[in-house]
Amino acid sequence: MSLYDFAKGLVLEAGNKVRTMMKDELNIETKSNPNDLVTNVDKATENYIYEAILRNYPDHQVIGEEGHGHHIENIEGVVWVVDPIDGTLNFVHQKENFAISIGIYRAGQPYAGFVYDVMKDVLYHARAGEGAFENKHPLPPIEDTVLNQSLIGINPNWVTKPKIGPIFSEIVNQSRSCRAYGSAALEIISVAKGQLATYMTSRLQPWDFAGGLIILDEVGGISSNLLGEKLTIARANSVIIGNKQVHQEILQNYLEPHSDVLTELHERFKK
Ligand code: 2AM
Ligand code: CA
Repeated sequence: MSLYDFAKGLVLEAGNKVRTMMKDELNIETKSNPNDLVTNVDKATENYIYEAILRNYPDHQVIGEEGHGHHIENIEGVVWVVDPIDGTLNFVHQKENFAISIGIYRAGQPYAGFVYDVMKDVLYHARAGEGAFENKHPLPPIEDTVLNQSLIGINPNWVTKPKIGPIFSEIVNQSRSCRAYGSAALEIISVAKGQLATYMTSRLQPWDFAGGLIILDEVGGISSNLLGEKLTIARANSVIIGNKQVHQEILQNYLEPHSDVLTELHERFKK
């Protein structure tokens, strides 16, 4: 079995387990703050994925949100970047609109991306260079748009922040309207499907974006941080993704003029 087929089977089986575990009462804990939640299901799902990978591929490395290594020794071999539940607040409060996200890298290069919308039972997947799929259906290339005729994705929590808020609110004002779905992986998929022209956020971890970006790349989407720099799976960063034209329009007209504020904000990612 190819690594791709193994990963695809694993993410579907992990989703099965999530749907089963959800029938029991959740055990919810807080992490860095009272709104940063983790449940027994996040942890059990990451464990399940981690153990299956290492049983079959003992030399692979895993970066997982819930404890299985946040840093890797080297990027030479195969690295899995796993978020067992992306959109934990949706998982807890809505029991839907969350995803399992997996990105696989080989020698530092993207190999495959998976974003599984667990409750809709829809798997988005891509092998680098071979196109992206929604279940069995190919996703077409995304089309260019201009900001004032675009729906954009941004979490309103960022728009209320003191320094970055005014920069984001100018972009929101110029757009047709904005949406917030609460799962970065599914928001990246919305851009890959052309439903949102762009998605931007002040802070994402590698496991939030690794799987989605490999899929986005296959339909011609562009990604960077808010300074226009390349994203890596080595650290957290700000993120702006979109169709080529709107990504460029926002960077040039709305972000570059504030590069002093943005550069200062990005110091936190270098530590
Ligand atoms: P999570 O549910 O896996 O924690 C919500 O807007 C999106 O941002 C979700 O994908 C969520 O991932 C992610 N997220 C929430 N808080 C975050 C933080 N402090 N840093 C990075 N990503 C975060
Ligand atoms: Ca998570």
